[in-house]
Amino acid sequence: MKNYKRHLITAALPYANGAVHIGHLAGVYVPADIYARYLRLKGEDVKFICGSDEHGVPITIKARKLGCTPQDVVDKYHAIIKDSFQKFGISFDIYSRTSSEIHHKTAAAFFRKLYDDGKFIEKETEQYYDTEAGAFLADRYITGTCPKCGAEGAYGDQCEKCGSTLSPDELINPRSAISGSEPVKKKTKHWYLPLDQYEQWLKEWILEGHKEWKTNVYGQCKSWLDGGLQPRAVSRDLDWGIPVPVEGAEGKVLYVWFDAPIGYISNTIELLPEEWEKWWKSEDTKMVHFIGKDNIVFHCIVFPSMLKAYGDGFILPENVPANEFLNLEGEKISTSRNWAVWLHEYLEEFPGQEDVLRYVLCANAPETKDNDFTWKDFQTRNNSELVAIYGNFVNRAVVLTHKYFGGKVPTAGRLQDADKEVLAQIPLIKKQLEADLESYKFREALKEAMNLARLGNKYLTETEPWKLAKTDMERVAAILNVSLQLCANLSIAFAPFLPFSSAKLQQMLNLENPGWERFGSAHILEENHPLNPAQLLFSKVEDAAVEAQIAKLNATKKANQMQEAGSSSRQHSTSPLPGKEECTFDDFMKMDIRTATVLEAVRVPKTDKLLKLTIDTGLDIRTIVSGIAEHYSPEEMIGKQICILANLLPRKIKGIESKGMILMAKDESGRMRFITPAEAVDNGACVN
Ligand code: B3M
Ligand code: ZN
Repeated sequence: MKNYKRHLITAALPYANGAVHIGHLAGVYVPADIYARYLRLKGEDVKFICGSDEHGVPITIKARKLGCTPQDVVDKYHAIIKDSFQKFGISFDIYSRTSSEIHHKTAAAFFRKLYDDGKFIEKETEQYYDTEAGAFLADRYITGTCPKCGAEGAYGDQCEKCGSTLSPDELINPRSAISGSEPVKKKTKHWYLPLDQYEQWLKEWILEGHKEWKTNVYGQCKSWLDGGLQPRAVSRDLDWGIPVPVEGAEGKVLYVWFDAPIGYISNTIELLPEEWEKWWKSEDTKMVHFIGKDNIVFHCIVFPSMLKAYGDGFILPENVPANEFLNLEGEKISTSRNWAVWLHEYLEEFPGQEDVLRYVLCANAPETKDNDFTWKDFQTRNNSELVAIYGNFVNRAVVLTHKYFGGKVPTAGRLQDADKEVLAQIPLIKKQLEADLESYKFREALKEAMNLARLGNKYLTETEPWKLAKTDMERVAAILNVSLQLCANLSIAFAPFLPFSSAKLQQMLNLENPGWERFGSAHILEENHPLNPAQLLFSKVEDAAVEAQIAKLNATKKANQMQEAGSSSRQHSTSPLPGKEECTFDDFMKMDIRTATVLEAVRVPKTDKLLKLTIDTGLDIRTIVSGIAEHYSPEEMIGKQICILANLLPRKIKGIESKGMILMAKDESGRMRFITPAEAVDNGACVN
């Protein structure tokens, strides 16, 4: 294998249109961080690059939804995302953003060079246009029925239900997401990167040259390449993004998937303005992109073609270890349906337990297939692995050393076979762990680290030093020495995975930042080396905590069901009743609206529609005749708290004097429901 001088690690730039959740962490940021930390521990020269992706339609759609500007959206979510990553210990060397000036300049210059070098083709095509909104409809601004699975609400670029990649033309019954109107076709000009011209080169580079890539990645590339590549538009008609730096391109911006990967370059420039080129243009740099499976085509086919077109010595990724997706409690994680465990919420609800989530997400990472996160599994992995194995072993070793040897590492003396066997395992585990990490098998690597803890736990359980303490202190010393060496090894083995716990353990062992090279040794801690007091590495996750999380998800599910039921009933009715003329504040204040309770209710004889109600208004007991008999039976009204217009002029209806009016909500279909306070209040309370 080639010896590289430096490692450039990138992690997909998350869209700043929402917070980040466990799916992001499991799929991209935890594995990337483990890899970066491992290489740094080995003393390698590493730069770990990321930032927010702040352009594209998802941002503008969110802004429209929230009624604010796209800039407001990205400012808000960039701050939240950055903070979550930092608190989970994701050790980026830079976390910047694509709205930065340096990125705008870099991406525009990149486009301009390709344009000047004649690498694009210009094409005029017909695209969907919303005449009501006066705008071309890019990708996600068009929704319709998926031609592949028949789902409603598929986007112009993708169906979220079945995952198919789509083009707007394929959608059945297309609608504008801006106005809901039916879009028309209109001519527009765009620049295209002719991917077909790179097909042969890509085939050689990937299909011949990178057979070692993960099967899911290689397989996706192969199917794209076998299917034949088409020119891809790299500009869009949109008012948010990086303006196309060419005359006559007003109202056009770079396609977000053109500018976003250049973000890796601009963020490196921002970090290392003087020496960024050595990171991007030297064969001594090993570049690895960590991404989710939906980004494979952009990182393996589009971005490499862009770099190839640019020339000038840009390197290509050595590997793209993309992961599959993580589900949550058996369902697809969804930002719009709030079906997620949000990192900023976890941080508040499980303070100090960042490593627990890192552990669970790595142990259960969707490396080769989609995987499921469940809170029950979270609890089990914490309680029966972190607490019961790793934490328990460390605690016993450190506490016993304090108890029997005043907190100083005891003398190993003459070791027995059992001791030697345990120590001999450490370098073997190290070797396997390294092989796993270097082939991006992070779950397997974590298992190896846990095996080391298992080994220690078993060793203490079998040798039982607490029993020997009465008879053979020399033997106790040897066992605890071996155990403490194991603890020191564990603190290194786990450091890439559980950085906070390793720091805590190293503090307990009074061991300062040991490098990876010391992992494997049976002599990390000198005899007589003083330890610090024992602390618990992990604590139990109680049933109540897990039940609270499950209850929270159930509430989300209910809310979604109600919303979906509501929106489908909305779809069935036509439109709400027309609005009324404006009224002044004074007009409104003239109305004396109050709460009241229905004491009695009877049908008005010989009518279908009328009920005669006796009500307590808090001011008096009075009679109101109301046309609600088709909507409520008398029994349904008795005892109900309602709202009335109390100062309506009295009227005689069917010979009965009616004083006031009951407030009812009436929809376009004519269905009526009475209005009631959210909670019981005194009768006669004023409503305004
Ligand atoms: N923002 C898509 C995503 O978050 C996109 C990644 C860009 S990486 C250059 O899935
Ligand atoms: Zn579909």
